[in-house]
Amino acid sequence: MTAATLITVAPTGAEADKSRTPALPVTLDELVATAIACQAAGAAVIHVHIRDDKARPTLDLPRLKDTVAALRAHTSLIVQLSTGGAVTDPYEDRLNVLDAAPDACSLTCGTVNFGDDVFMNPWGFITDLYQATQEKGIAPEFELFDLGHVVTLHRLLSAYGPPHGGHIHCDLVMGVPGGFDGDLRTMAAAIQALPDGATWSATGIGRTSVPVLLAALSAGGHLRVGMEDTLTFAKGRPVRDNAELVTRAASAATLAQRPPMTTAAARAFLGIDSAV
Ligand code: KMH
Ligand code: ZN
Repeated sequence: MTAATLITVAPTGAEADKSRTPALPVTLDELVATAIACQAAGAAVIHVHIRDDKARPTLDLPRLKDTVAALRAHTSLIVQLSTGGAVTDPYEDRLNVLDAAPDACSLTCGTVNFGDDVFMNPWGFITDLYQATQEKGIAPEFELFDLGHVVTLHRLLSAYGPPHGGHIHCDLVMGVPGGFDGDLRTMAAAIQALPDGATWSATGIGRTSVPVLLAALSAGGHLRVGMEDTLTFAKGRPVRDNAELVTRAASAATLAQRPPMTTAAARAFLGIDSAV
């Protein structure tokens, strides 16, 4: 079991509505302030979705480049850009995210029902994106929403070899209506199916957030938290900000005798070069 816990913050996502959730960071200034606070609270990775001037999700490349530069200027967090975007984003725009030259990116290993929508990730898109990460030297984090995605991950690694940096790190996204349930027996089934040597984080959407966090710590996994995944801190109590979710995760990790990983340790752990 790793001696420390990798904590990823996913502060914004593509789905939450700023008008209903004023604490959601959507401008670059809000995102940078959130990143600084979350690093101080124990995060080592930031999973980034950006918004346009009207707070709508966007994959605008100049904006993504500015975001990567600002996060690097103000934090030592590993910058992981989302290639999932919003369910409406075209594949080409999702591939072009890599041109913003982040440290890392998400790479979802299959299509999944996503509430009333469908999050599309056909095999051809997965392989194009994976090969682009290898060519551009970007570390993918394999996002797994369902057990079939683990099968696709094995197929991907067999066909195209190891990822940039050589380390396989996965994120189990649990509790999405259409994917994994956010419970212990589902987590157990998922982690026993992962490739040899892979490490993993888990995140529970909505009300599965805390049960998934506790199960992941007890099973030797790592954590992703943030307002992309949960907007309710406790029943009837909205999340105040992302930092309080990271603080809770860091406290639980410390209680589990696996305190938060520093950003430098996280770079070594994930096989990501030092900050440029
Ligand atoms: N917004 C979801 C449709 C990712 O960032 O790679 C996809 C998502 C996964 O959030
Ligand atoms: Zn995301």
